[in-house]
Amino acid sequence: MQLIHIFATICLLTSAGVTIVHAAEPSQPGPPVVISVAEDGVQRATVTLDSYSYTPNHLIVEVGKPVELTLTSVTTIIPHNFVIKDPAGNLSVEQDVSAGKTVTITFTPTQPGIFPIYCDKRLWPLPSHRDKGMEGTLEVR
Ligand SMILES: [Cu+2]
Repeated sequence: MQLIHIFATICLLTSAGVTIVHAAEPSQPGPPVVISVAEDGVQRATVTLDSYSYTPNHLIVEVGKPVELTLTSVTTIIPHNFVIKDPAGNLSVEQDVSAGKTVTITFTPTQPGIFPIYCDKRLWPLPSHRDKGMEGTLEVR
């Protein structure tokens, strides 16, 4: 119990310090990026994760073809993730990206639509990263 308390305190302190470094700069809706289909049929792109943004944050892909995203975190402390949850169940992506790490994910959208991308990390009682502007859009055509 005491360990948990200490951990929570450290997290709060850490977060407070980093929040000061990263003055609030919520991500603006970026220009849509059409991901091109490579010769092997895979749609590849790199997304940069920062506190608190995805760049680019509006991805356009074709339905029925695999999407391979390289998620690169440029943060030094704060962990993020990359979540796409379609309530209808057609698409479900959830990938943690630790500070400074790069992770590659692959998924194939089976239905056209507009799906929100977001980071659901949160250090209670602070607002979630999504609330701080860490969100985007996956547009499947
Ligand atoms: Cu985050």
